[in-house]
Amino acid sequence: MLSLIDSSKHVVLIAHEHPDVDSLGSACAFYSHLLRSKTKVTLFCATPSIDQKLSFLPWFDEVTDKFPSDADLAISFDCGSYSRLGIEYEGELINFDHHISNEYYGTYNCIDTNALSTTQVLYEWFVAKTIKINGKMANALYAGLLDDTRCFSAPSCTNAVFDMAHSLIQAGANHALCVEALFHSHSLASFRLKAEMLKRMKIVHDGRVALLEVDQALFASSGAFLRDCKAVVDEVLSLKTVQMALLVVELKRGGVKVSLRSDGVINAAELLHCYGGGGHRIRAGARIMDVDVEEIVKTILIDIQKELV
Ligand SMILES: [Mn+2]
Repeated sequence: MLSLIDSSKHVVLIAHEHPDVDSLGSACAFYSHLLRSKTKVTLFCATPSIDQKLSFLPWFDEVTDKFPSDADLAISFDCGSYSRLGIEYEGELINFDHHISNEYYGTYNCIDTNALSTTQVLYEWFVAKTIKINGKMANALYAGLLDDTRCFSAPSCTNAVFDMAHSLIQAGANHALCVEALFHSHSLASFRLKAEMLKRMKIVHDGRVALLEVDQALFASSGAFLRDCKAVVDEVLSLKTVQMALLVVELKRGGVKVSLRSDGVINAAELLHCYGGGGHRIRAGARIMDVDVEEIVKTILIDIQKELV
């Protein structure tokens, strides 16, 4: 894999569509690394306007949505499936990820489903290859870890995670900057959306499941975005009796986006597998086209009930 990277003339680093910090942070860290030895490296994301919240990441302004035609190697980060790349690319591909549902679509696949973030997979790869992590890389890797563990609140945070955080801070990661950008920079629109979502929330199956439904009218009245809904479904899982939180968002062009959160007892990724979804045990998602919202909510709630014992 190293020799493939060394011999390539134009490497393209791919963050998934509508990237989160883990995906784009991984790509930015690798970009920083490759810039030390290569002249032609491209930071690519198929989404033309990326959430400005991520602008604290190094090289954010270098990200382009134009895929270079002379690329001879692509490296994807945090993309569980080939379709997440958002482009058609036939050449050599290295796939760095931590999703249980990863489809191993690369020429080389660097997957660790026990890692809490793709930046953790990447960090361990850098350490194993004795590649020096500079300050920019450290900050990007740290940001991905911080976001995917929701500020280290994930119960699965292990010694390895805190050791990684410690080394990255020593290497120049800025904890205060990352926390400020990721957790303390909410928009008023997201607060308005959250208030309405919580008002409409339904608690079902003896208080063990929370259901949040968002339609297009709510986006229009609040001015908020899909990503703002996800923060609410994450938070709802912290309700004392709630084991699973289900978010169903009506999409503009038809169909729904489903996000499922689990306290870990039920495997969310497995539950959404039959709907073409994927993710992790505790967080999973699916895009389901051509369905009636009411029907799909009913069906998924029945699926969840079957798993609750
Ligand atoms: Mn991730």
